[in-house]
Amino acid sequence: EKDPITVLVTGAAGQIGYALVPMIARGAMLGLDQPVIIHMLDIEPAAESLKGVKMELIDAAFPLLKDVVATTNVVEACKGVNVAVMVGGFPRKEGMERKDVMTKNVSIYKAQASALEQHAAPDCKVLVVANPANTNALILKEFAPSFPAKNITCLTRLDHNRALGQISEKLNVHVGDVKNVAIWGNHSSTQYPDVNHATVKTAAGEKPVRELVANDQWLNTEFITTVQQRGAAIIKARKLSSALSAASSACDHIHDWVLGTPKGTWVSMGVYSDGSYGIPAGLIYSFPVTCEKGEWSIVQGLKIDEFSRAKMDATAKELAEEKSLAYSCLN
Ligand code: NAX
Repeated sequence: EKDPITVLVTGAAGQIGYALVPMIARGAMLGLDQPVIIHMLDIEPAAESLKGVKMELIDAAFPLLKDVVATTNVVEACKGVNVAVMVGGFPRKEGMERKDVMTKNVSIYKAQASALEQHAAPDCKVLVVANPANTNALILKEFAPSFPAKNITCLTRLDHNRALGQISEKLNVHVGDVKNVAIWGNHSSTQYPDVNHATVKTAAGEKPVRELVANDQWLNTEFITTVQQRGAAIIKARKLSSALSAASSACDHIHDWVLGTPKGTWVSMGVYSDGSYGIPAGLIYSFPVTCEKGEWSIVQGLKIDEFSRAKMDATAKELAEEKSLAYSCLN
């Protein structure tokens, strides 16, 4: 049997946490043959509820789950973790702007960065889910300087999966036959869901989505806004933000990062920009990436038309503004 991998979930008593921990314990994140130890962190007001989640994990008798720690102590939570999924934070509620929650989250991510740097495994892979996800990840990177920048990422896989879902619904094809959409930029309404390189597996081989949809008008307007606004649409319908889809996408993100993307397929991840595609270095920006042997690389050489360029730059601009706002919140 393999040695267990220790996974930290912060905000584990929250609604994404509640959906996520059983998925991890069932092997959806790290593989069906990979034992796991789950560390769950939340804050004092949620301590009782967190205990209840631990009781349920015990009651579910997951064969892969070797141990569970439920704690409100950041140091205990971070000790020896190999994968950290940062879901804890101050969530956006209906009608609330992302920017309102910046100050609270900046201070949380600064403190947790130090705890992770001091107590996690040095090669710990970090996924930030909590909003503003890209900027929280950037703060975490800045305050955990000994971590390789490559190990700090944020979740845009949910947006990527939403884009696959919309194409699949439109064409009435199975979502598993659609691939290589890309999410560029911020996990916010300025993100750019790009279908220019996406394809669908058909009986006659792989066909470009642009050819099959044959309705550029829909692809250039409604498709984009539907993906951008999907989070708000879920809040409107559920009176709660996305949870099961967020948890599932977080598993996909770590799964593909650790175990690799299938040949010829890319996924979207928020990663530290190296200047690819003219996106300023020093931002955590969502790019199409492939993963191999535990490392992601940005897909290179995609043709970017004028329409895409403008959208990619607009979301980069928003991230640069969020970055300065975050820095001003630090003082
Ligand atoms: P909940 O409010 O249900 O859960 C958040 C949990 O975090 C709570 O239990 C809270 O006590 C805990 N928490 C607060 N401060 C903490 C701290 N300092 N340390 C540890 N835990 C702390 O929110 P939920 O719906 O689970 O959403 C969690 C986060 O994910 C939110 O920030 C939300 O905006 C973000 N999302 C990000 C998505 C993405 O694709 N990147 C999509 C879904 C989601 O909206």
